[in-house]
Amino acid sequence: MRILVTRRWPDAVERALSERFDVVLNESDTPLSQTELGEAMGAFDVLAPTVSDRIDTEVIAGGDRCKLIANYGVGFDHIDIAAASAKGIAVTNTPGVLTDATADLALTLILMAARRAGEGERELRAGEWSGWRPTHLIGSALKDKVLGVVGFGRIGQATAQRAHHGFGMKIAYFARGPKDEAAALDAEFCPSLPDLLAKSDFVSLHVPGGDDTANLIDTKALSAMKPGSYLINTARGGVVDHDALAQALKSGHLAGAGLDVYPQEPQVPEALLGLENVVLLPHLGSATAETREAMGMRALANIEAFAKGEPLPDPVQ
Ligand code: 8YV
Repeated sequence: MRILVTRRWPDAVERALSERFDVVLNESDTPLSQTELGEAMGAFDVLAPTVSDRIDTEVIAGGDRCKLIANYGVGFDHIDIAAASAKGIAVTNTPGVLTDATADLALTLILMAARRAGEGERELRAGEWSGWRPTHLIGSALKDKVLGVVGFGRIGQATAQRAHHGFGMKIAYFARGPKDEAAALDAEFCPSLPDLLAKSDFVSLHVPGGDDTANLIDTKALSAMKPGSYLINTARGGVVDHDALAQALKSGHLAGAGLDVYPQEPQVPEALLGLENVVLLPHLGSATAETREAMGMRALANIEAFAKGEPLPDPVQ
């Protein structure tokens, strides 16, 4: 079985994969082109892409050999699932193993935005820190503030758990329906997104990307947010209208924001780059050694099951 791994994976996973299969790795730092990905569909049995590969209809139409797309990551909005299904191609992801790392990063962004850590570091490194004073870079406390969690799946719940038990925040959440796990967090279910936005001091996004959630946080949603509140996004860039967000940050309606994801990565919306009150990270949600290895091992488990003709552990269709 021939497998194409589109980006370098942690050494241990590459070794484990190469011991079992005929693996071709893209060794370069540059992602493969759409043409190369399309050609790979005809030359490999398994494609193992990441979020930096756009597996669209044209790529999927590129060849008939590939019968498994084993995504290295939990989100799969970069893969045209309908087109894959129509050609009988299975798609798997790596759920669960990156929950803690991503929730940790959501808290990193909450803390950095609330305590103006990025602003402070930039000021200090620029040699502009004039010394301690009572009114210098004043931020917001977290204790007793409401964290509104949009999407209460694994990562949303892990973020809420850290915010509540670690920092004394109150939790409200928006989801399709109330969840049993909310009880342990004393979390309030909010069936309406505008209502959740209106009552939250911090809003953290944990919905999947794709058409269903595109621009969920638009001008209207941002104006429904509490004056002086914060928006945190570790989900997908397309969930937020970034021009509208820049406006809300510039006008002071929002006190701050923390972003790890963008609609057209690695481009970062120009309107945000000049603003002090937004923390901008380069898609680091799952970037710990432990997590990246676990993601690879999970992708490998799906590939092995596929090779043996066994049920796939993590099908997304
Ligand atoms: C991954 C992510 O690192 O898993 C996801 O959905 O967004 C990231 O944290 C990335 O997708 C790797 O493909």
